[in-house]
Amino acid sequence: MKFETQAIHVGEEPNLKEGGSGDVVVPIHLASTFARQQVDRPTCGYEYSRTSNPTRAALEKRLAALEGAKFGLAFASGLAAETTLMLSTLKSGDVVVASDDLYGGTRRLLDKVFAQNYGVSVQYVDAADLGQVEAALKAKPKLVWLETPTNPLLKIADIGEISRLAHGAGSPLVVDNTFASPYLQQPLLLGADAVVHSTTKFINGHSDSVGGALMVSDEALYAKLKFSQNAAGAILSPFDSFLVLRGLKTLAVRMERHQQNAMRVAQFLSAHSRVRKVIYPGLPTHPQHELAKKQMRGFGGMVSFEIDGNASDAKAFLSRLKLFALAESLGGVESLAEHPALMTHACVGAQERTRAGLSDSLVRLSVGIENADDLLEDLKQALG
Ligand code: P1T
Repeated sequence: MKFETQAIHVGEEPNLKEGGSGDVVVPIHLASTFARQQVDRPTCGYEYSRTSNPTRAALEKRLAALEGAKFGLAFASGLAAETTLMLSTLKSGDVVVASDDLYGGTRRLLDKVFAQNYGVSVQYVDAADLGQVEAALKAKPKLVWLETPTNPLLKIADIGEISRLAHGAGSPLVVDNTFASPYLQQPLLLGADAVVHSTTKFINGHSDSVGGALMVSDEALYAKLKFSQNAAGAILSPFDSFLVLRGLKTLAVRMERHQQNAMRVAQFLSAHSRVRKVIYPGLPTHPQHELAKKQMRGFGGMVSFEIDGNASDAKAFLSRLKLFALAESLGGVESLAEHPALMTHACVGAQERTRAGLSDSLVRLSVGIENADDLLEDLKQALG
């Protein structure tokens, strides 16, 4: 089955057996617990909804299929998924090698929770530079953690090459695939060992659910993650599971429109006199444009740019936007704009931001699926 078909059908096959009702949409199973006829025989394998729930199970099956994984797990947020993966794989004294440009909350989790409280050390590298990755691997990290494209600088890392290098050092590779979505990039098929998602973003696509996911194919790793999902309990609710199942049905068509619009926005900004620099993997000027072409099916819906001015100019621009909402988050059908240094990445700290190349004049756009002419009109009036 092709991606678009899987996104609609996997996990929601109607039950046409005797006693089944044939729903074409999986019901929202709200039950916290499931009755059984005998102590040692749970009905259809379900015991208690934290451990497993039929609506969440349908979503987990679909998420796995879309990433080309054997197993999927759904969580209460992207960070809950990340926490569960880190809890399952790290112990005191371990090293993590991570991209220097990561979602601020992921850096906060690594630095302020796992490093500060649990004795894990984190080494940040520019993962677009394979030499830096190779040097850091000498520390034999217990995890190599990538975002590609990164948040918010949209740097692209070579998943195939880094997985080869990481495996050579005995380290598993984790890829946060939130910005690309599985429609544009399938890291497990390029060699990664685990994929992380904030399903809050493109996967759900409608800015009405916070959730996260892990996808893996290794059975032993899955058993650890499944154990921790139940033991720590940060599961996705049945209602959110339904919303994400529904959102996923249009992922392919949404991503096509997101990236068409993003390209129009990137080209418009590139030609504007008040804009210093535009970052979009689809522009030939992007330093990893060729790698993005090779590794991804398209260039995605995120565009970052530096306004020709300082932080107050960026703030003034953002406050003048009418159609783009000034808000954190991304990947919904509606366009959003934000100031990473003061919003999503404020917790990273000024020095670290400067080191990673994240300036105070940077603006990040999540380009929605509205009519592109309306989006350009809004950018034009705000820049003007
Ligand atoms: O917000 P949550 O569902 O917990 O997801 C965290 C997360 C993980 N990974 C990436 C790449 C992310 O971008 C995020 C969340 N990001 C934002 C809220 C943001 O505006 O960038």
